Amino acid sequence: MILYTHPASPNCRKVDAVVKHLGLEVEVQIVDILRGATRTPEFKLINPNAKVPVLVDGDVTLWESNAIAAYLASKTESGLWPRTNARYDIMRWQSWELAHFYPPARDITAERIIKPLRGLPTDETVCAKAEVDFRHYAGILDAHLAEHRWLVGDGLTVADFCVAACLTYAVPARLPLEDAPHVRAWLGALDELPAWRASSPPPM
Ligand SMILES: N[C@@H](CCC(=O)N[C@@H](CS)C(=O)NCC(=O)O)C(=O)O
Repeated sequence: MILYTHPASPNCRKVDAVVKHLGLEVEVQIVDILRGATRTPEFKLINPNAKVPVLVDGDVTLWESNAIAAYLASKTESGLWPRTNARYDIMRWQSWELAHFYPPARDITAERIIKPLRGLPTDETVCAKAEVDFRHYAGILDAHLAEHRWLVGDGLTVADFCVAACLTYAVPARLPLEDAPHVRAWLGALDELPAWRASSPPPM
């Protein structure tokens, strides 16, 4: 299996965490997203969206991090992607992440982390607008985690990796989590997992 990825990408982190947690063997190809390496004609043959991660496994070429995380987790009998109806609950959280939680987290992270790296000024009006949505959805996550240790069922699943990846830059991007104590506790529990810690991006 070949995994096209980048160590600083929250979406790639979801997949990397599954690979490390399950000890899967993949050949890692780092794609230099900061220099536009996803936009070449060759790369667009494997992902026309020009994004990482992408997994190539024989005849299967898969893009979209949530699908790749589930695909890789299904390679073993681990509880990360259980063979029960819990899968639909996992998909619910993955969909919620993509549609609602990731966009404001991404916008704030882009303004406060990515733009300064590129020598561009942060627009705090963009952050203030995104923070309204972020707080709203963080509240929904917090209420769920007040009642549950993990997002789905009694154990870790890919849902935890897929939702928590949005919060990879929570501290440096100052994502507003002060009213979300259960989210902070859940992130602390994830940080106890060697695979999750090892999937953390290197300091920039
Ligand atoms: N929905 C996609 C998003 C992938 C994505 O946005 N990847 C970013 C890195 S986090 C990327 O490749 N950016 C490079 C670019 O846009 O040129 C997924 O979950 O895989």
